[in-house]
Formats: sequence, C-alpha cells, structure tokens
Amino acid sequence: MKAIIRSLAFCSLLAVAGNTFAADKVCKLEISGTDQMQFDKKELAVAADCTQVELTLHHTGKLPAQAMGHNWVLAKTPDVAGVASDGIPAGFASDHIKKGDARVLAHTKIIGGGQTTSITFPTSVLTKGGAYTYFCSFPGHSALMKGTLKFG
Ligand SMILES: [Cu+2]
Repeated sequence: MKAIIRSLAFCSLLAVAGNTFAADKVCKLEISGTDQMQFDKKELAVAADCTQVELTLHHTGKLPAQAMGHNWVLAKTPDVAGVASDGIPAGFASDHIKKGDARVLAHTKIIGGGQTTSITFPTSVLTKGGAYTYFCSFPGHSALMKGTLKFG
C-alpha cells in the first residue's frame, strides 16, 4: 500500500513538471549589426504566448568591438535616451550599460565583427500589447541603431 501511495505521489509530481514544461514557450529572435552601424531589422515581434525570449545578436562586419562594437539593449521607449547617455561613462568593460540600471529590461554584451552572442529573458518584464525600443548603447550608435519590439 505504501508503495502504491509513493508511486501515485511520484506520478502527480511528474504531471506537475510536465505541465510546467508545456506552459513554458521560448521564442527565438535574431538580429544582426553591421560595420555600417545598422541593425538589419527595424522591428521584432514576440507573440503573446511566449514566456521566454532567446535573442541572438550577430555582428556581420569585420571591425573590432572597440571600434564598431554592438550590443542589443531593450528598454521602454521614453527611457532610451537616459540609458544610452548613462551608458557612455559606464565604459566598454561594462558593455556601456550603467551598473544596476533598472531601466534596462534586457541586454547582451558588446561584440565585434564576426561574433555572435545570445541572451534569454522572461517576457514577464514586458506588458502585453506593449511596444518597446531596442538599441545599441555603444557611444554614438543609438541614433541609427534602434528598432521597435512588440509583445502580444
Ligand atoms: Cu553599435
């Protein structure tokens, strides 16, 4: 009897775990930056049922990160100018992101030509129906390198 109860308990644990996995949906986004200081996409969309976003940034150029580095930073549109200007003195080693900047919803590190980097972040940082701005925080890049991320 004890064994039956134990196996029943185990089965219900498995069922709970199975539901958790079924409910988790990782949605993949890809974007590239160039030596011409451009992203190849002006808009990214995340479907409403995505629970996680896996963002991959490629740098398709040849220039080194110190000269033409790119990252991908996500923020609310009104916060972009402040995040970008505070990122300049934060320095290259900090990926031009101010330490502990709560306005930053997600960001990759800075990469140079030929490199690729990925991050995964939860969609719980976003509001359904919201539109956000992604940009590159390398000094001087955000004027050209930005786009809109829509959720839901
Ligand atoms: Cu850049």
